[in-house]
Amino acid sequence: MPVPSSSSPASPDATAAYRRIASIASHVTLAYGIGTALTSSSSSAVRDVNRDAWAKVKLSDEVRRALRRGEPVVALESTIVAHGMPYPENLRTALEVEEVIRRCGATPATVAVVRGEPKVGLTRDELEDIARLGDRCAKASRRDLSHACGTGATAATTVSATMVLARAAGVDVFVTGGVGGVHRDGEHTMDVSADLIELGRTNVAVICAGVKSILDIPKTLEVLETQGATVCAYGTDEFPAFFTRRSGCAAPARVDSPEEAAAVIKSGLDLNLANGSVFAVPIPIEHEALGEKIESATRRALDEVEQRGILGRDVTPYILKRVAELTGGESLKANIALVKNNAAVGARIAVHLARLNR
Ligand code: PSU
Ligand code: MN
Repeated sequence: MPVPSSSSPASPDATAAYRRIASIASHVTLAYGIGTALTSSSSSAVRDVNRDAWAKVKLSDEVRRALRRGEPVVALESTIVAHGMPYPENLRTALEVEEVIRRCGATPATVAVVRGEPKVGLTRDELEDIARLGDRCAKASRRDLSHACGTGATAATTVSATMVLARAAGVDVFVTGGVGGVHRDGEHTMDVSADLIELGRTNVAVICAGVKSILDIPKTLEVLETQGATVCAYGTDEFPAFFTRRSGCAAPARVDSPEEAAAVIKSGLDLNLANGSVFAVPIPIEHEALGEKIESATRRALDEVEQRGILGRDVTPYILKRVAELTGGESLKANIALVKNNAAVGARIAVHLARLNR
């Protein structure tokens, strides 16, 4: 089975912390199925297990117990908390999302690096620290994991880093708001989110509301195809665009129920595929009107970016801030609504997947 390019062994003089995370990152594609491997045996496939990675990621007691018993677990990212929403709405939303997942019968596992420790499942205090830190907290993609762990930093994990740690822990399903993508003009700037590359190399199912229209959605779908990531729209033929149900882009595939999504995920695991999957759930219809208002604010903000010559890493923060201003905070409300909706769908998918794995 293919091992990612980061698999070169840690040098003898590397710090213990560096070795710890290098081991996790390099064995991540070997780790899936570990939850079931430690509990019940899955009849249909022999899955490789990496016990080092399992041992090095710090699981909360609740998450460890659920995985041991083969119960459904849903990973959550922390960048959306630290960098995606202001305090205190971010903390309230993070706790509410965890509650939605519990009510739907699964165990939430929020992922972050806490003082150098890669954690799957945060305590309420750890979550609150990250929510309060906000953008004073580092934003860690796969690239940043070894540095954050090696230097004892506290870092919020993006979709890519959350996938790495979820896989190492044996968590198959991950819920978030939106994934990163190819930025407009990305063919020149090379600004392509690490999330897309991760989706090609780490087998975790990401339940989201598609990608924001501040990105180039057709090019994002092209890169996902090149990476071999499974992409399904949920209950629709069209790939959704975060604040709106429609993007004008046909989704490569469609599923219509949690059972169907779980069966797709199970097939990918049984086939030992390295790649992950995206299940793109459109924003609930009752928040769509809001969505169109946000779309027009986005178009205006993009025009302003061009007129003012704003470039590179300053583009996204500018647009997000302007959209929030132009909609009088309504973009935040829609964002919270769609994340909770994704949490309910993702938890139901995880429940069905746990049944299939029994
Ligand atoms: N898209 C959103 N909200 C977010 C993000 C993306 O609608 O909070 C975050 C996620 O953590 C995602 C990251 O993984 O931004 C992508 O960042 P970049 O474009 O720098 O790869
Ligand atoms: Mn980027």
